[in-house]
Amino acid sequence: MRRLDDVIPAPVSVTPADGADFTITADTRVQAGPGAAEVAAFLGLPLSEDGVVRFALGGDGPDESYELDITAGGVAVTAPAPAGLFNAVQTIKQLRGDDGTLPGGRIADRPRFAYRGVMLDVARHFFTVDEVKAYIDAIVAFKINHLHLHLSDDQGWRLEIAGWPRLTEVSGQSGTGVDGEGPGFYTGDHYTELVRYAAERFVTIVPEIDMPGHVNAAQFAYPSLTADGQPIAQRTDTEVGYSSLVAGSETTYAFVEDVIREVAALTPGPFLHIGGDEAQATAAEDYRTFMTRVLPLVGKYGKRAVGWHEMAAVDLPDTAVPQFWRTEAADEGTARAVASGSQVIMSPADRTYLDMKYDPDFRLGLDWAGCVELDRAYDWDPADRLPGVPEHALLGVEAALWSETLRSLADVQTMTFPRLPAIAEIGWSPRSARDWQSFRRRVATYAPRWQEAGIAFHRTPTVDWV
Ligand code: TNX
Repeated sequence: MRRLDDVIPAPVSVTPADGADFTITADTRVQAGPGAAEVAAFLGLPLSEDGVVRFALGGDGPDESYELDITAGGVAVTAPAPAGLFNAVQTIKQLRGDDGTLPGGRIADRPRFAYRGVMLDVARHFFTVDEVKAYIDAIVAFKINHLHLHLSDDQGWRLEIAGWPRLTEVSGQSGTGVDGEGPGFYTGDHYTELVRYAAERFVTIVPEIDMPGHVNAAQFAYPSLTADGQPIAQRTDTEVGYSSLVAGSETTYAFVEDVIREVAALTPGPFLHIGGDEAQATAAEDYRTFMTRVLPLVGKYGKRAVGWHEMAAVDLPDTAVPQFWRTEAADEGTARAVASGSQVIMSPADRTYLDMKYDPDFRLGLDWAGCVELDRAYDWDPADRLPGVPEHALLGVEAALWSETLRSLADVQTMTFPRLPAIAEIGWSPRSARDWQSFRRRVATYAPRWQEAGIAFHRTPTVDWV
């Protein structure tokens, strides 16, 4: 049987009760109050009006909070909103032992940060709708609530855009991706289906179109977007920082506005990520010109701009969100953005980059930010990371998975697990509830569960796997 605190991320409050265990059997039914049935169904038990596992909306607190009471007679789940009930389902699934028994007691839980994300790079290597759905299924177990899709880069463009069909006809087809080995793209319908599937599981999709750099695929498809209007070569190597949209060209802004309008229209969530990283091929003055034109476009189409923290080189609207990704101990632009009212997403590469190798001999991944073993991913705090970026300035944390070296869903899962659960705990649990020894003991119990679910993971030697 599991212990009541065998949960990742660690809940805010756990009060075990002796002799109050409850066993879910083939006869166990769920009783769902008004508005609770759809979410309760994720537990996978039949509904019935006299069920003893009771789901109800009620109480107050943040939407994602919940209370869970396990007694010998049944289970009571209460949350102010469906998102909280869904989180409770995840906790129950984690607590359920092989024989169906749930340990007795009470859990009251709520997130530390509103934004707990993971980024998947579908540009360097494309992943299909079904693969992304499988990924969503695996991440929601850890209460991750945002999936950021890196939809465009030098090696490929992965979302169909009306009016600019060659983006995907040319740069989403065979021959695209790193070494030409990651072809594919989402039609508008594919993307809409992903958004719907994610939303059903309380995950918000954050689409990224990376600009003004990382645009070789767009320029290969449309030479009118280059500086001299001449065709350029396709690139499928892993160099960065060589391509740029032209800041002084109206064609650029016509293109960018069409893309932002389309992506915004397809995306119900509040965020639209405009990249902005590694623009070494854009002069500093041009970068400012570009961002100053483009940031208001995101607002014009009703979205909050997220951008890699280089974006903070310009004065940001306070709704804009810089995402810190580097390894340096300080960043002036990000601190300045906070001083003028912005919130920040923390993704320091030396802690949260899931594409870094676990150890120097690891067969997948890169190592420019060093190796990221599980304890490195776990043992840090986002509120201590940057001067001028305290707790209240943090929207949350995000782990990023770049796909230069990844070729399959199994590769993606291997890099994600067990490191994403570490980042998920940083994003959800109070600092006081976090402890490396406790985490490594809890995560050890996932080996058989991931195995059974067909989810690949890395058996890091830092954990005594069950
Ligand atoms: C840096 S992180 C990049 C990406 C690469 C990644 C590889 C960031 C905003 N830019 O273009 O894929 O490193 O780790």
